Amino acid sequence: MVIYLNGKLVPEKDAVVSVFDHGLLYGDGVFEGIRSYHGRVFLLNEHIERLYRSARAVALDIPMRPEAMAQAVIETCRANDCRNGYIRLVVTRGVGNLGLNPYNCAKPQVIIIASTIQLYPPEFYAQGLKIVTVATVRNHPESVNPNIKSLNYLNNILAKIEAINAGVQEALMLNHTGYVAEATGDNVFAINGHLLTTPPSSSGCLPGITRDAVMKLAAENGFEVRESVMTRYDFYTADEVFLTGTAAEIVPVVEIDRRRIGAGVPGAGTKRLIALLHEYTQLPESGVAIAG
Ligand code: PXG
Repeated sequence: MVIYLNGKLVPEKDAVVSVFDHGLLYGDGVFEGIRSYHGRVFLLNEHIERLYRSARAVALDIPMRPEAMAQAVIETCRANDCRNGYIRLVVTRGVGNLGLNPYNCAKPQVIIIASTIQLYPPEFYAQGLKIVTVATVRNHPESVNPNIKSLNYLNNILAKIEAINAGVQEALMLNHTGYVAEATGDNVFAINGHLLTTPPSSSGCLPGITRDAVMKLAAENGFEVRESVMTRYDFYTADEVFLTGTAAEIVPVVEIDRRRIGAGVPGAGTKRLIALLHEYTQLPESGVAIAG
């Protein structure tokens, strides 16, 4: 495997960062997790745009243009023949000293890893997930805004720990006002008849690229799509619930806090959206070609 590191493709063993990098010392940086399907980088431009928004929000000046970053992702995929894989794009604050001050950091480090995806077990999709609401509240929007995809994931990791300790795989996270925000690394949706509802980004979720794609596909295929402030009640009483994310794609949820959702099995609406998303990944317009 070769890794993109600050403008060069280098062997994995040479792809190293300093112990003084503020990405390591403080989680000071931003990232993206991207998929490639059928030789195309899925929704690459959307991921690049979100990366630069995240960077702007934390006053991190990425030392290259978005177009060059997109090209670097493509080149890294090409060099690793990453046609159906997972790409991790990381920009750290760079090497500084042991103080917090980001302005002492010399230059941001740009890392691109084009690897394989660790898929969730097939039974997650066949049977659906059981999840619980956790006590860890999603970050307050005026502390670390959840719209920022930062390298600091402790908020999400603490929630994940609570879920696993409770014997389930995933957590439902509430925001500081008690409304539903998202899962630890996925957005959350409810289906009621032809109505598809998800919390708005102002409820404290990451504006997921998969979330956007699912909303668009749903609207084009007979669903009424709404972004609304949502309570746990709205999810407990929904016909169907599912999570979306780059890694998970669409994963059905069949139980929340010991309340069975709908019939307790993945529903027809969720299955339809899974099929639509898979079809979409096959279309040339869903991504940027890796070869040629
Ligand atoms: N919410 C959060 C907090 C996330 O981190 C999503 C929603 C879904 O967004 P996308 O754009 O992927 O549809 C994410 C994405 C991984 C991994 O390795 C994925 C994410 C975070 C950390 C790891 O799959 N998140």
